[in-house]
Amino acid sequence: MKEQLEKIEIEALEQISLATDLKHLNELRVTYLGKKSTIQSLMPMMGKLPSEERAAFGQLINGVKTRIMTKVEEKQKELEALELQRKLEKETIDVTLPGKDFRAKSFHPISIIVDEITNICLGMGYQVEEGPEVESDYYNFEMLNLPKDHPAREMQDTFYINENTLLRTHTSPVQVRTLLKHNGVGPLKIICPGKVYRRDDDDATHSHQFYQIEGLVVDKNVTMADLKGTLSILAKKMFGEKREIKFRSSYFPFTEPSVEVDVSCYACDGKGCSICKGTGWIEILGAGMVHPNVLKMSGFDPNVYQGFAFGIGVERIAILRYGIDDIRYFYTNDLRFLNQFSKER
Ligand code: FA5
Repeated sequence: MKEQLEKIEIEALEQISLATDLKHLNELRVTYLGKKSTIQSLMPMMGKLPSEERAAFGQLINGVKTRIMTKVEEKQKELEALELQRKLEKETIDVTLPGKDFRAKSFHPISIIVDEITNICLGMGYQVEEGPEVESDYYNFEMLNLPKDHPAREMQDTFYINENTLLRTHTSPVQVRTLLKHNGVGPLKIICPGKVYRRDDDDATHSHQFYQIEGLVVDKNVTMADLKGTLSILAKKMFGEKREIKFRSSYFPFTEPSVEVDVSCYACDGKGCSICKGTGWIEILGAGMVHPNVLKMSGFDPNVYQGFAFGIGVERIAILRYGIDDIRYFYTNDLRFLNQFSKER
């Protein structure tokens, strides 16, 4: 048996040294050391030997296995290095070839505006909240003082998943979700940027899907003056220091009083031009003082806390900022349009 093992070892070491590639080497490893190899088939014989010969046989067979394995490993390293060398020689790099066209791309204008408004608000101490786009009727309407059958629901028709689930029509349900999280204890100061959906007819200024940024502040002694001051800063930062804002009375079921906010036209300085349709003012958002019912339903005592809220239409701001004449450009993914925007955010 000793001779048989020696013969196998000599043959294996020779074959391994002659291996020309890794696949061949692996086949040899299986032949000499695998489960069906001769060496492996000799193992059970160990049990049949007299006990005084067993240890010597064990040492012998393990020695052969180890030497073959070591040889396989050495050869493997050698072949790997050879293969890499061959690859490098074959794949020489032609440094004279032109490089790939890799121009820095621009951010989407909607992302630029959302980031800009978010940064301004973060600077004023707001925190960013998020809410689901697939929303319940309860948060989107009922908790905002719009019970079922309220006529003002007509103002915001949308896409229903089922009777009680819909694609949110505005970011205002995030007001409710945030109020509930605070368990009736203020202050809170949040914005929520996000996508909203409406069953509106698509035209140059309306889309069935658009972005809003909701703002909500609840604290003691909050007044309309705080709302006006906040929106005034926002308008100046977005459209320039000379901008002024104007409140026009409006109606939202979740704010009382409610206002539409206009900013003095940045193009004509309020004199009247085609952009502001001759009025000197441009509408940018809806806002108001949080309705006491909304505070009450979400667990806040309206005798202790007051709040203001606003909802900005992001596309409308982008339209004004960049002088875009059709909202649909934002969604058609035309690179000729998208590449025109600043590469900076
Ligand atoms: C609202 O959605 C209220 N939730 C805003 C609000 C929040 C009021 C908090 C009070 C307190 P409104 O329906 O007016 O309001 O929409 C707000 C803004 O979204 C509009 O000023 C407009 O800029 C934009 N907007 C509305 N409909 C569309 C549309 N179909 N396409 C693009 N922008 C739209």
